[in-house]
Amino acid sequence: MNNSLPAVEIPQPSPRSTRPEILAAEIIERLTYRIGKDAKVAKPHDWLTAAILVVRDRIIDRWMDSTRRVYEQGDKRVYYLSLEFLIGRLMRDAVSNLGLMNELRDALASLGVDFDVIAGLEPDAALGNGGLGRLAACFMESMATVDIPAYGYGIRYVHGLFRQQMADGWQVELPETWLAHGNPWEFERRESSYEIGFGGSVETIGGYDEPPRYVWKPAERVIATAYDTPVVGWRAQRVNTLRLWSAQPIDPILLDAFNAGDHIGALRESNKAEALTRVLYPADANPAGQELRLRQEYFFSSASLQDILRRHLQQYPDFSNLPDKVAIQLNDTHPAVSIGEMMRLLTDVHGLEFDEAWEITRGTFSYTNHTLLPEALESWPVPLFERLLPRHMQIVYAINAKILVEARKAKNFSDQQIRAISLIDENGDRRVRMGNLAFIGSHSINGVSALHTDLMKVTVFSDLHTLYPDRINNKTNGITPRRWLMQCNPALTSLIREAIGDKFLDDTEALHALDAFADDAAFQEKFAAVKRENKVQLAHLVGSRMGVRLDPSAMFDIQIKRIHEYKRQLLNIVEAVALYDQIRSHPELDWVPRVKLFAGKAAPSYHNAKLIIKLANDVARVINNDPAVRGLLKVVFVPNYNVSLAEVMVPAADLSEQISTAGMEASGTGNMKFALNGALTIGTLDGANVEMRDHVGAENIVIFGLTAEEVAQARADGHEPRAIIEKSKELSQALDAIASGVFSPDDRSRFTGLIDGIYNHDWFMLTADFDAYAAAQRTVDQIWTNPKSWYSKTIRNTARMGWFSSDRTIRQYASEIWRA
Ligand code: B1H
Repeated sequence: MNNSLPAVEIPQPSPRSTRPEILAAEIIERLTYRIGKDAKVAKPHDWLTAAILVVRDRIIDRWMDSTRRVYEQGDKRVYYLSLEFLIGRLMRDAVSNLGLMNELRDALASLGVDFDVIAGLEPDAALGNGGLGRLAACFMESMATVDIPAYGYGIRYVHGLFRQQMADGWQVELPETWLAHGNPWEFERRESSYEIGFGGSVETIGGYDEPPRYVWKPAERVIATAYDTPVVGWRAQRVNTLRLWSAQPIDPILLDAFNAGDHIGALRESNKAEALTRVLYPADANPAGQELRLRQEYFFSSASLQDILRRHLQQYPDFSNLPDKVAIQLNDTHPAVSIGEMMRLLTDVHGLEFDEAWEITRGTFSYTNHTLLPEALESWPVPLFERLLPRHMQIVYAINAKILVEARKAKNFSDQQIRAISLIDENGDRRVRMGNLAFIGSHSINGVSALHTDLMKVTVFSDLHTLYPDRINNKTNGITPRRWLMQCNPALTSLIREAIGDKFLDDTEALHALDAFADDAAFQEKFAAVKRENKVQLAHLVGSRMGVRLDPSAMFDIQIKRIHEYKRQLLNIVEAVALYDQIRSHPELDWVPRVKLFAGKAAPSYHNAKLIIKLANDVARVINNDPAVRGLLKVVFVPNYNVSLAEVMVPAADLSEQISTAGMEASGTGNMKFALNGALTIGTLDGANVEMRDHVGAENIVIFGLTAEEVAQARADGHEPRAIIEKSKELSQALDAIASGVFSPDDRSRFTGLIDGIYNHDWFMLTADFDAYAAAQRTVDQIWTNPKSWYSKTIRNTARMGWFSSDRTIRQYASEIWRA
């Protein structure tokens, strides 16, 4: 690339006006000349696209300016590699961060268009499964906000996470088509294209009197093309880039085959290449293990690293300063093959020696672990890895040899320890352990909550932690307060501004000032009114989508997240059944009216998770149709949970369910969103709940159940669910009702197997925690019946959750890991 200044003076574009009448005129201009529509016949989608194009123009100057600044100042760049970015809609985020909300609303209104209506048409960019992908999206926004020069790298899936429909209470998966109307936010960058190889063989050159050189001759090649989306930080001080790769064939059509009449065969290459980036794997916290998934991982890793190294060489003569100028964060092990790819690029392509390349690699990479679930730790069969990535297999062996020798020599490791830290799992079929590769190739390995990080040191990574005791560190997750307070809860935001001023908009810790209002009757009343209005809005949504009427004066008790046995939606449902039973037996008591809301997707191959969805719907049908509990208990499973639905449900929650088996939820981030928006949490001492209790105060959160240590102990001692069930009348009645078909008269044995699992092993400790959970729910009822106490606690939650901003998390990454 030619970086010299052009000989002619290039005029700068004039800065874009933000006056409503100019915005309106530009919207009409885009509608006419870019979309080719007359305003008289334009459809709502056309207005949306036109409005986005006008907003986008207001981003570009700052985007270019941000890029230029890094270059001129020689700043370190941060690269966040993630197979998932669960972004949701961008319109409200961009407009709000640009400070254009009122102006754009007025501009559209002057054209007879309602901002909220067209904003509601924008599809969710659902390029992620759950918390891990949403965290990546929050981090992108926070990195722009705290002025860190950062790029997100991922895959531009044509189909994001499947759309969930209910058919007779069962989950049905339908393809998601977020690109159907085009994507006006993105810029295709044809000039940023790279070749990515797969398979083939490795040629060794030389090796007698000089070190051998290796040349990988891939059997297949595809092109990775970049699509850039600007990410606007709060107040638009900085705009960063999310760069997503799309796979294209080298030869779009094989003309020889086509001319010979083989019209389908002519497209084979093209189809194969495009299949690579067609769809997101819908597995949350358990890896897919398919060849296509490994191809996706390598495809986006290689494209990203080639891009990073090219950018570095544009600015610096060689790679000796790479760790000073580049930080690469691996979002879980999904991009861990990057470590092998960096070594290959530095040695085979750029001619560095192995040891020097290794120093640079380790100085550049850091790795975030997001789960300890053994089934979730990625590993690839050696034969598959070797066939797809023969050169990387050699590099993995070379790294392994180096590390194992070091471990034996320096630390006197036993054979057992050596087996534990090896990059190759030799138990059973041989597999490449991506967690160990990510750990060994990084200078920093972090967990996502204090508890999770402590557990990392004594479980999966205990021997690697002994070998490298200063590498594991904690970075407790956070959420962006822009999307998860200011945009999703404008009424609460206004109320807080009225009370404590605007400082919290730039520093969420300033929310602490709200503490002074927690017992103020007038403020409590306003806080309650905001909550009620948010509940009315959710009731509208549920009414219009599902035809179910909700009473906004009932307690809205919400559990929304992926359906997973360890998250224990089943515990919640069983408690609902027990409560149902109690209300029927004791209609004379003063029951607190409750609506239990659930939402979440199950991995399509996860049998029990899908059965739990069906159970929630079966239980809902029976309870909601029983006049004996009318007005007291309702159960609703809201279909197709996604970011946009969360933005409606979170502000409407009175009670937040965070009830995973202790030790199993690495952090959770939904827990933070609810508490920030003034919900009370009922939860176990798991993940970030532990730190939430520390921040909001033990009296303002309802904690129950076994601790992580007690869970481990109970499992080691031989947990006996049957004995526990027999001692608890409520529990045994509820389980037996479900198992015997009370809620599934059309198929009485539908849930027998599910409940048998609880009787026989109960790995997730539902029985051990049931009584404590039920008692905690009655404590919640008690608090609810005293509104003064309820709002005093929930206001304190909002006041004290500021620390859980992802701005804080990102500042910690920046100072302690990236040194950026
Ligand atoms: C989390 C995943 C995950 N942990 C494998 N692990 C995946 C693992 O497609 N896959 O193969 C996808 C996702 N996701 C979540 O990360 C944790 O369960 C949450 O507790 C945590 O809050 C979140 C963000 O750190």
